[in-house]
Amino acid sequence: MRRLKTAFIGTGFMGKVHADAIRRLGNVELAAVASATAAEAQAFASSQGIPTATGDYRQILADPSIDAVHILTPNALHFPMTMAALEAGKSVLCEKPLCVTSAEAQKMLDAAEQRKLAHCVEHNLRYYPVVQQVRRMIEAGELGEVLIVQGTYSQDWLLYDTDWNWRIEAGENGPLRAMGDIGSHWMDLIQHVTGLKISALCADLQTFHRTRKRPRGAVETFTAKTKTHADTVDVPVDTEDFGAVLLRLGGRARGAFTVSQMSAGCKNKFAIEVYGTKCGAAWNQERPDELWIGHRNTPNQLIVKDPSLLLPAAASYADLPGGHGEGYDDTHKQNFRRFYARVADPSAPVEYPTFADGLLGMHLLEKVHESAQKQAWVTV
Ligand code: SOE
Repeated sequence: MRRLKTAFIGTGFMGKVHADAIRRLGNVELAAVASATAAEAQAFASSQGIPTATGDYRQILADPSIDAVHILTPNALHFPMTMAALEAGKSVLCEKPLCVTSAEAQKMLDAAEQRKLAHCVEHNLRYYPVVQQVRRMIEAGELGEVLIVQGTYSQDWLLYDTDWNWRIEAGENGPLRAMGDIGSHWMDLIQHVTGLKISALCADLQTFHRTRKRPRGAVETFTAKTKTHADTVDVPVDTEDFGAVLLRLGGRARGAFTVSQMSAGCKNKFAIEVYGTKCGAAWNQERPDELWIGHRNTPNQLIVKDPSLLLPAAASYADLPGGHGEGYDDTHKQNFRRFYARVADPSAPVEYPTFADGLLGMHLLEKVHESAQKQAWVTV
């Protein structure tokens, strides 16, 4: 495959994860990085061995040798940075949620399509091999008609009022925090796996800490659990810590899920259960290679990832044999591989989530917000 050059805008937790995964593709060079300040960019570049670092992302966009950019900044910056990158002729891979409003998402999609540039929203969690196995089993009719979906995305890293991250403030994050950050993954994945679209929902949101202690200075995602910050300022919180959503999907399926960033002990508990007329399937990200299949009249099964035993379309998401764990990092790699195949060759299949998926995600988040405010069901 053609060799490509990419650049990152943003150097936080996601910058590190993306840098690691991109290097494992083999044909994509991480050539430049931009951050909010030149010093931050330089520190990241030195630690990662990246040749170019800048505090001004427009310098990266002006470099004609760069094929694509990854937008890894707080959500409110996704829209202006993506639009500038597309205008500069770059393909764009943007972290989720795609942006802050569906109106922005529509403009991003239109701009990418008009310029015939590859566009991707990073719903990487679709690409665990056994998640793909459930998807393909459903497609092949092995679960029967999907009747019920259930699950959660629960974390504990924002349990205390002393926990802080840029996502807490709506100005940087958008109005929905737990729903936008992790609920967006849950809704994307359940629709991807079942092939059913969410048609109506009823949401209840709660902000347990109405005030939090913001440290002076940035705190990287997940890094500060046991740190105490001497110098903090009390700020009112305008985003939710918890959400519960009832769902209708497709013709007659029903479901429910919760999201939480305050559930003690849940590190990254992303769990789905899908029950059909023939059997059920359940998966939890904290045990990424295991898939439970539930039967009514025969013993239940616990399937362990082994590409030689998975359905062929699912096996293509596993690079290692059974017993060799593949996890979170690998899902990014699988998504990047397919996105960059398309950047290299515009006739390659689109086997990754696009801005159209990101737009649907933004519509759903707006519906969650509307439903929670009205305290009522809303149709999508
Ligand atoms: C923080 O909640 C976070 O890093 C999310 O932003 C990611 O999308 C999720 O996969 C892990 O948790």
